[in-house]
Amino acid sequence: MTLVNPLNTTLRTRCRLVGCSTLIAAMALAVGLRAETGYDLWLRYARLMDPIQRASYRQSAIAIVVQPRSPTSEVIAAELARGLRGLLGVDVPRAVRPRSDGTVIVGTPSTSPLVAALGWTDALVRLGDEGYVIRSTSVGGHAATVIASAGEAGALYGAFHFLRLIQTRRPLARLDIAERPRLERRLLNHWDNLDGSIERGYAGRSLWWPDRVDQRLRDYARANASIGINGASINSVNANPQSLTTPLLEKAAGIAGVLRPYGIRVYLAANFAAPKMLGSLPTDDPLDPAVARWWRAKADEIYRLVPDFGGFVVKANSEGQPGPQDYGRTHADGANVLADAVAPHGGIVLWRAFVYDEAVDPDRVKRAYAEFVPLDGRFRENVFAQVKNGPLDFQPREPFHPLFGAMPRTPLMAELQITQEYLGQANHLVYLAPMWKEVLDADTYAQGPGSLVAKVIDGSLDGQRRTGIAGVANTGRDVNWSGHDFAQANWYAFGRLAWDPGLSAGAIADEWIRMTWGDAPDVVATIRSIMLDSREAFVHYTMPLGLHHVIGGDHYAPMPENTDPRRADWSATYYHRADASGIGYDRTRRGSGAVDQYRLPLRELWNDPATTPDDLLLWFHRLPWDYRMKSGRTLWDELVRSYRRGADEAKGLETRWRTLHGKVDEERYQAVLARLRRQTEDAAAWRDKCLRYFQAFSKGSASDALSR
Ligand code: BDP
Repeated sequence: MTLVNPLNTTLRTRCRLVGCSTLIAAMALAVGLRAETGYDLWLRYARLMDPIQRASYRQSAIAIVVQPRSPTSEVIAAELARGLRGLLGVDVPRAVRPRSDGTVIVGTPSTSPLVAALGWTDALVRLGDEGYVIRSTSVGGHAATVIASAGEAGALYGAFHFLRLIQTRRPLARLDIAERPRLERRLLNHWDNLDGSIERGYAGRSLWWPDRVDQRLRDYARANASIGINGASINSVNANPQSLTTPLLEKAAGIAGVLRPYGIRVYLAANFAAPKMLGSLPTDDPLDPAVARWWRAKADEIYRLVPDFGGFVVKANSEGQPGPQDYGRTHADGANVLADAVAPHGGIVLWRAFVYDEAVDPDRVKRAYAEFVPLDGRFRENVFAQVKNGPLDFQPREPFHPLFGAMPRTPLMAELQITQEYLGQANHLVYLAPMWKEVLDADTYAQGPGSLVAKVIDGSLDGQRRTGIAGVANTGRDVNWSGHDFAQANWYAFGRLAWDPGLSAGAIADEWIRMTWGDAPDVVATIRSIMLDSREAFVHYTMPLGLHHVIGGDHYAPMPENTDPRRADWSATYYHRADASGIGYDRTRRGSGAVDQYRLPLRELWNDPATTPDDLLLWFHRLPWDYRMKSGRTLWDELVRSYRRGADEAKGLETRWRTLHGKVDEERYQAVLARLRRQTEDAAAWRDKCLRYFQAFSKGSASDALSR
């Protein structure tokens, strides 16, 4: 195993961004703030500045007792020691039993006699193997903090929670915390290719390709465990069939071995044509017995190498990928053959609903619903349909996907995108939690009011036992993991929402800021306001009033003129439909009828522009340029206002960031500033290009344009 120090490249990377002399001079100026690379993420464990506060925390952490000695308990002990050393500046010894007040005891009732003796077993079992309690109590006559779980993963999560309490300056006295994850499978989906590149990755090369298992992989696992992520699908959904060959399975087994002590299982994206391509079978027809045998043998081989393998992620009959429809079979037939192969081993299949066959409906956003709803109840019990948050494709704002609430007999795994493919990639600061919350808190009305998307995916709405959520990862080999230092917040927020979709975007931001940047009140308040305003600012300058997909092939820059010769629905013009008579996509009953994929009252509200929220107006309606908005202004005027507002807001993010100079470490300050400057310029470019383009159509009815 090669051990590579991931920090070797630190200065090189940063110098490219800001210029070395500026960097070094500035670093010297920022007295007391140690230069940081971002590598440590939210696990910096920066020393508490206040000695009184340090001493008071120290009283609750005199020694650590972690039993028994297993790979996970060693991880727990090492993390607690590391965290406490960083935060409190002392080495906290590991002990066998508490000898004085102030011991931290971690364990499970089945392996730790100290925890077993507390009589909490029934309560812990109710919280499950990943749930935990953190309680102030007395053990052997000494005051202690006990972190206990029915399972080792829960004990690990509890240990991270305990450290987070100190990182966010919460009191440790009289603790009585009980937690359990609301969703069972909390996965990252990595879109990594076998050549080491990452599809839609903006933070360097793959963490695991080419052959390299290094300290970074362990730090990746630590970061995930700290936010409760328990699965990683390690290859792109546009899966190379080679990913299932023995050498690559052996490699996957190596990765699984590193991730296992951290409670993380490996999953693989499977190519549906693997039987033909790897097994030389004449067909991939899922109903052919030889094909079923091939998948069973492949699953057996995988489980021999990776006994806790999670399962397969499959993109089939989508964007040119092979699938069961190539043989006249359904998505259910396809999913079930793989599901039967992994079922004896406890595996699952995540069958993606990201399909948009042009033959199904002229309106792309209607196609997945049309194909999947009739299949409800026809999937094996270990199949999830994996559904993107919205019906198009990770746009900065979409209505929730109408499949949520429409397949009560199928577990639905929500798929969110952490990597910012359509949200400024690694250049723009966009905190995604508010966008994800909008979807999780959206009411599907599937069983009357209150049928939130969050309740669909946590199983409570339809009594699903299997639950989960997947996030398309934004990690790579860049020193700071995510390209933009603030993109780390999206990784963090995804994990926290996967654990508890009820958390607020603000509360998550708060935690992340304190752990990642510091806890000075003005630092926290300024960064919080930047983060919470950033998504709406991005929407204002890229998709005002629900206009969507105004981009070209790079999915980054404005390209309203884009007409893709390969497919109409890869074009911008297909979505905005601007001409002299108006703009927008008519999805009302008079148009494509997409509104009817939603329940009452949404289908009625969204069928009428007067009752459609302004921010989805042009998603559902095609309207004349002089359409009178709720504000009294014309549609064109509102469009102009939004583009201008967005560009101003982007500039405002930069201005606010500048007030932090000297208050956060210089290195990350400059790195973020360089990107915010670019964001300001890009936002202005969005405004100018789009307004110029649309004005060519709106003229005559526009009372106000670029000249103002
Ligand atoms: C789109 C991406 C493409 C992915 C596809 C998917 O542009 O790279 O392969 O989603 O989710 O957003 O399969």
